[in-house]
Amino acid sequence: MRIERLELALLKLPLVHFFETSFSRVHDKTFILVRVAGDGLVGYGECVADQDPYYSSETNDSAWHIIARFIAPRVIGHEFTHPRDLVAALASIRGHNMAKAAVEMAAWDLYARQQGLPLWRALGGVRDRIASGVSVGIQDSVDQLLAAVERELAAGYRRIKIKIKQGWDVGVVEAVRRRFGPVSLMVDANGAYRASDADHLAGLDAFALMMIEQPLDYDDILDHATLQRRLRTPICLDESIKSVNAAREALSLGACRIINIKPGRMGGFTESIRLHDLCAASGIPVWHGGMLESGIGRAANIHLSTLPNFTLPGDIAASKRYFSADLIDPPIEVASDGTIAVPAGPGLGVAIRQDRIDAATVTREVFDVAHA
Ligand code: OSB
Ligand code: MG
Repeated sequence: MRIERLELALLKLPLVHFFETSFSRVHDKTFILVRVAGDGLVGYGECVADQDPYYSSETNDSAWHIIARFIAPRVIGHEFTHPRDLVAALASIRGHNMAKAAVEMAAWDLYARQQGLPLWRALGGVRDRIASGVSVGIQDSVDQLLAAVERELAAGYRRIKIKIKQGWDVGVVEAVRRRFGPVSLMVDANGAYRASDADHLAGLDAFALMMIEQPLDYDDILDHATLQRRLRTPICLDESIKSVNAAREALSLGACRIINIKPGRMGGFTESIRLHDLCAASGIPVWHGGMLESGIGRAANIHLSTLPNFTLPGDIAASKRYFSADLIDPPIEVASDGTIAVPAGPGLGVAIRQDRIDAATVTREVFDVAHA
């Protein structure tokens, strides 16, 4: 495959409801959409970097800079036999996984379309429906949270994740359990706690949570290992796992019992598959995380979730939870049994609404062979 042209667009979409984590509250989703073209076909990759360096050190501006200045010249006009070959082509660029992933995932979409295969087949998936869970952000009141959880359970979602932070944790979980009983429930702290909060976090053990996601700092694998020995609740790492090497370290230290896979955080599908395989070989279940993606990035997540060791419901929910008009038609929908059908056409298998992309676009830049 040969990528002749790469386009970047910065898009801004309003969220139907604000989304609050321990690190910020956002009202819109602003992200880079990558489109690659070659041999008469196109492929799309959604970059999961944000406006601010709060979830990770990358931002839209840093990703744009790295793609324009370092990734595009290494990709455009080069011959690749397989999208996994982009990993080696980009290996001299340290970090910037979200920037790399956006281009690598676009190359996978292009490759799958060239092969006439749905992306999940190209990735090595084994199922045509995936189990869906929801991530419920921090609300202004416990009553509002309970109303949100009630709505999501009624919609059929297979597990509920609640965002927590200091002052919005044990009491909130207790309220949810009291109201809804033994539903599949987990929490995500996005690194809000310190090692010295271990006794407080052990208070969550009373609520039979499926897991606690990323309780401690994003780069702190060692203290997660200590905390995991103290907790009955399994720890799941998200922010800490930006490479297969980090996962090897976490697993060998016992820092977690579950891993969340986000291809943007890992630098693309190829590295995500390596992580998936490592976890499978180590008896560690994985699930697919979410970054409030548009339907384009969400479709990519659905395809990756078809690999065999994705045995827990992912943070991949219906389009309408996020956007009133998604960038794909039809939008992603969740059946009453809490599953999502994997798009069946070639590549991502979703129809792109170019009119909605155009309406949401703030800036664009095109790179082609002449620029490489
Ligand atoms: O930690 O999983 C996270 C959203 C933005 C940044 C980080 C996270 C999240 C979510 C939302 O939890 C998942 C979704 O896309 O619904
Ligand atoms: Mg998380």
